[in-house]
Amino acid sequence: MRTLFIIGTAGSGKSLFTGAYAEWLKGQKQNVATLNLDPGAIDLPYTPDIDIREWINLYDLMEDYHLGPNGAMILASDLIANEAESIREEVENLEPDILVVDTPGQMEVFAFRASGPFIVKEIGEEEKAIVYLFDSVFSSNPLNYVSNLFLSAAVYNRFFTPQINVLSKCDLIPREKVDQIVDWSASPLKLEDAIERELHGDKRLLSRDLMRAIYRLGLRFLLIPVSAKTYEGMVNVNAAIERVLAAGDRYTIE
Ligand SMILES: Nc1nc2c(ncn2[C@@H]2O[C@H](COP(=O)(O)OP(=O)(O)O)[C@@H](O)[C@H]2O)c(=O)[nH]1
Ligand SMILES: [Mg+2]
Repeated sequence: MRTLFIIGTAGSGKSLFTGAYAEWLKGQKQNVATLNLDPGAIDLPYTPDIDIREWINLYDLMEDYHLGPNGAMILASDLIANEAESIREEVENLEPDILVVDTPGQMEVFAFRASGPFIVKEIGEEEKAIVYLFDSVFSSNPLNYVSNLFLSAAVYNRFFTPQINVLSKCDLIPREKVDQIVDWSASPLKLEDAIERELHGDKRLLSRDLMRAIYRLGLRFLLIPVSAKTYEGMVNVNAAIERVLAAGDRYTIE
């Protein structure tokens, strides 16, 4: 079984991508299942085959423990780890070839707490990868782009799992802007140029030093533009996942 964990900042398009990619795979006659790990999801844009909400309900936790949504989310994310065994059993019953995992809305409760890496270890088998989403609209300027680069590197540092970086919602920005962001991702020099041109003062210095540090580590972030609305780029994302898994690549593709 191949397991893909979809990670990104809140609203970056994880849930829609999970549904769309699973549909696309079904169209390719693949035996795919979806797993929702967001206990706070209200209206998912797909029907998950396995759903953490069967075991953990954010709104019950808020009531039972007198917590606000953030406290309940942290408690819920810690409780997810206890359900790893039950989730595993359900996955084994379904026997999918590919499992697409939608993670909690706020990525820090999954990526930056103990339960995330534990779940990835428990549920993911040999062939697993993280798909990290860069929101197109958010990533349109060099400052936000570098912040996202940094978050993606932090996620990699947490999971040490092959990671594919995707530019989500590419239908929402003009084609030239998509090409420009992809250029930044392919060429550190082009990104530095944009930083020099568009940023000033401390923001310029910090962004430049951050991106240089990331590139010095040998991490690469070639972004693949995709739209979960129009399905544009889905074939390229799939090819990148295949390539990364086949090569047992240490990090992302170049
Ligand atoms: N136009 C467009 N909207 C998208 C796309 N992906 C997500 N969205 C919208 O962005 C919002 C957040 O998406 P969602 O999947 O819930 O993000 P999540 O919080 O990361 O799970 C929703 O209103 C989606 O309909 C996309 O590829 N294109
Ligand atoms: Mg979601």
